Amino acid sequence: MRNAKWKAASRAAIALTGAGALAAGMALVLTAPAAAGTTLGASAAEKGRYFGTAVAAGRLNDGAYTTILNREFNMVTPENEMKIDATEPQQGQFSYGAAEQIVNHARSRGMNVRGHTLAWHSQQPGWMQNMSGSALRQAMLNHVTQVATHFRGQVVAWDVVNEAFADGSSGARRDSNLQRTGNDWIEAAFRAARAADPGAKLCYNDYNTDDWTHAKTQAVYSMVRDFKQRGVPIDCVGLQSHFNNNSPYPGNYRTTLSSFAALGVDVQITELDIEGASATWYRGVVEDCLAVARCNGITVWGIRDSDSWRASQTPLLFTSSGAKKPAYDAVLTALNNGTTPPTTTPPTTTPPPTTPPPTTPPANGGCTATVTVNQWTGGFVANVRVTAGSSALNSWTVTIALPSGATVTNAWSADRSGNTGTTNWTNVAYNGQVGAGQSTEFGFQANGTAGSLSPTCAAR
Ligand code: G2I
Repeated sequence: MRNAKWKAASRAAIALTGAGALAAGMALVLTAPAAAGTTLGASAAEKGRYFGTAVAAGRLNDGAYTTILNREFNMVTPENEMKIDATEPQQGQFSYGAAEQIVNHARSRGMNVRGHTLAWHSQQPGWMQNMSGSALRQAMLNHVTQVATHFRGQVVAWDVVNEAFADGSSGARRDSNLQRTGNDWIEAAFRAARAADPGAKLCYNDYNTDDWTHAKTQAVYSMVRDFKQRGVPIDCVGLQSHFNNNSPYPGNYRTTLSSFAALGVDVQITELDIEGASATWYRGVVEDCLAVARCNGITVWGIRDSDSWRASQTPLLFTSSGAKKPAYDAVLTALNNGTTPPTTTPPTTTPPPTTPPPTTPPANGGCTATVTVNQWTGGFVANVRVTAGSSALNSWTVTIALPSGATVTNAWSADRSGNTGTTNWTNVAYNGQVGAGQSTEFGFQANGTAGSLSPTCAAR
């Protein structure tokens, strides 16, 4: 459902650009809409995704910068202008000028806006840094409410809370004045944001959450699963994905994306940059996103290397003089080659719903299950895809025989009986109904070695 909304937004962006071009006499700076497949935004839109960039208001009068921005991107994140120190420099006095410059630039050209960020331990104005306890909690909630209300209808997704987990192996929350107001500060912020702008997607955003085996990734994952189970309004998870040699693009990135997605949230790559701009890594990131139906967009953290917060690492897709780098070509090619996975939008090559059912009905009464395993020494994660046959499912059970020595330690998006030997997995409330030919996913983590798993599926 929500993915369809993104697709609609992407199409609207294209349509708006086209309409703007028709009114060319009025829109002097508008470039002709690029044919799909020749720019990052148009190619992503063809796959039902967006391709965005961080934008600094101070660069909007740089013609070389805006030429690339307007040509290539269909999503914009203000790099600093919506942060707390920018929008509420004095308590109760709100300042939206720089943010509005970016929002207006983007929206008048058919680009959407991601809001960044409503609640964060960093870039707090002095008055907030000095607050604590219930006064700070109230001030934070007021900030969330005021800013999200101000931009209601103009921001398609908010990073409601940013970087609330600690680095390292603890899996703990990051200590901060906000954290010290009580562990429920994050969910309180999400509830305030939902009340202020019910139409925006509400995201939790963090860095070093790309490697599925890292404690921080697992901690964020557990929080999101808990929020979904308890009905805390969260719609998406943002992976910043600032990659370099110390924090490399992980081989299990796709598992991370699909595991979050299987919780029933969208996944967005929100601040991508890669030291040295490895074309191979950039391509891998794009391919991974396209392989996960609910990975609905990628944002790079700046346009040219000279615009980057770490310019000396030359991590972006354009040189400082605005030329396309090899990584740009790799990204564009990956976007154009990508197939849209069938979970929400069957590719045109799959039979339309009116096609007669296959002569061999799916085994086990109407569904099939496939599994992908990410094994490391001593443990593994299995992601299981349940696909309905020619009729819709109301509920399902998957049976998986685990080899001896394998023990399930945690699971998501399915109820299980047994954690060793023959395990049975049934849908939870929100993923039992699966349309004909459609899929849903669940997963689990286990100790031991997976070997080759052969799940079977039955409709109930
Ligand atoms: O640090 C990289 C990013 C990590 N994730 C959250 C993002 O919000 C963060 O963005 C960066 C901006 O790219 C920088 O531009 O956040 C930094 C601050 O945490 C930004 O740097 C600040 C400088 O520290 C300030 O001195 C400067 O006044 O940018 C400000 C505006 O240019």
